[in-house]
Amino acid sequence: MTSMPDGSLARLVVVTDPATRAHRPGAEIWLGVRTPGTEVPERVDAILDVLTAAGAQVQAPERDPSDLLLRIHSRELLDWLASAAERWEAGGYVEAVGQDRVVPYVFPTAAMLQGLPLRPAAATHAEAGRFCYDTMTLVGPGTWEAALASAATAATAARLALAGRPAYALSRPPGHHATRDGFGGSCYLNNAGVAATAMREAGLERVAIIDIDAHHGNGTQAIFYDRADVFYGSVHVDPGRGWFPHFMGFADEVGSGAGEGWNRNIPLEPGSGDDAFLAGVAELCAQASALGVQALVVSLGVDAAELDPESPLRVSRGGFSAAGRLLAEMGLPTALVQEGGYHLETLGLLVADVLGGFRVGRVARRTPLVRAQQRSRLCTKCYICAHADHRRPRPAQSHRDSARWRAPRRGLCRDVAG
Ligand code: SP5
Ligand code: ZN
Repeated sequence: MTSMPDGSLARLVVVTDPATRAHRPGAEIWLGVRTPGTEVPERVDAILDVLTAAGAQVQAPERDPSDLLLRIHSRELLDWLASAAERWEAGGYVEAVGQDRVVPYVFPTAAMLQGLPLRPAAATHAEAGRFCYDTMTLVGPGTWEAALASAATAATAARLALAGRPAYALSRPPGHHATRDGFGGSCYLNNAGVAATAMREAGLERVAIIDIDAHHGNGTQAIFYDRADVFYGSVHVDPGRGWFPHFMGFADEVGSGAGEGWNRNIPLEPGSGDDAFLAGVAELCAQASALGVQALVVSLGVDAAELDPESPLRVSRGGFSAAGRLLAEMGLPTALVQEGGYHLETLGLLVADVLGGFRVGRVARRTPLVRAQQRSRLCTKCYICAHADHRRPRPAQSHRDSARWRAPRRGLCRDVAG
């Protein structure tokens, strides 16, 4: 089931740009210690090698993401990211300090500001902490070029998806930890947010971002938290059990104001495998469908894999393939955007497993029998199973116009529990 025969991804478009390799962070400063870091340019080749061997078509980005970036990020962040490496070099930090990458050292947190407004700092090394919220996400000479190219792959994948071609953006560096005016977690620009914004700008009223990366996409969540047009749903290792991003990604974060019910977090116990992961993915798909979304962005991280060094989840190759099928069964125009995944030996295979599963799901959906089953697949008790007693004829319709609808708070029904 999980082997990847030649040509199995033949209809898939992979959007990739050599410039995504230009970001060479060189290290991560973790707990004050310089470590090699796992978000390396070799990830691009690890993925591309497998996808091209499986017959995927490769194309360059063809959509400038600048206007989309301004919709989801502050101009201050974009200007700073675009010029930080140059100013670091001009500031003499390379010779005087011996540090060739931009690294923050002081963070103007709420605990420091105590209610005073955040001002720009005069020193370049202090200004870094105004935007970067951790010590692991270094900026160097090629970082902006790569981040921009990465966002362009996502914008292009969204355009292709809306034109009827499911597309995969080989976006690197990843994006889902980047907020409106901050960055961290190896992310600089929010690529999934760019793709979702491209879909909204193209005229779709409601879109979903489903995030299967092992970590909670706190940046994507924050960007869309109060909005009732972009659903964000994530399945990830429980931050409450000590995992990045530590401070958000909890189940009670359901969106605010008009966006209530448009955010969904499904935290998993460390050590969780296929069953919990897939139940989570299915639940996210069902909630997005119930909200009547018209297109889908997948934040496709594969660091939930058993061998990945950055997460304690234990999802198998078959699990990733099944996740791809579930996502395809939503039957929506879909852009898949790369996020994390750090085990270089299996990274490409894992991505190909999701994409191969997605392809299988698309083909299955075209048969009338499966379509008929899907029309009745939602259950009012748990939003996952197709139990007849729980069936509701048109859940998407019934929720779509209801401003009062909230995320289901109950657990799984008896048909899928345990
Ligand atoms: C996009 C994405 O997956 N970002 C993940 C960021 C989480 N990084 C947390 C890093 C914690 C330190 N890692 C040390 C690994 C040693 N095994
Ligand atoms: Zn991750």
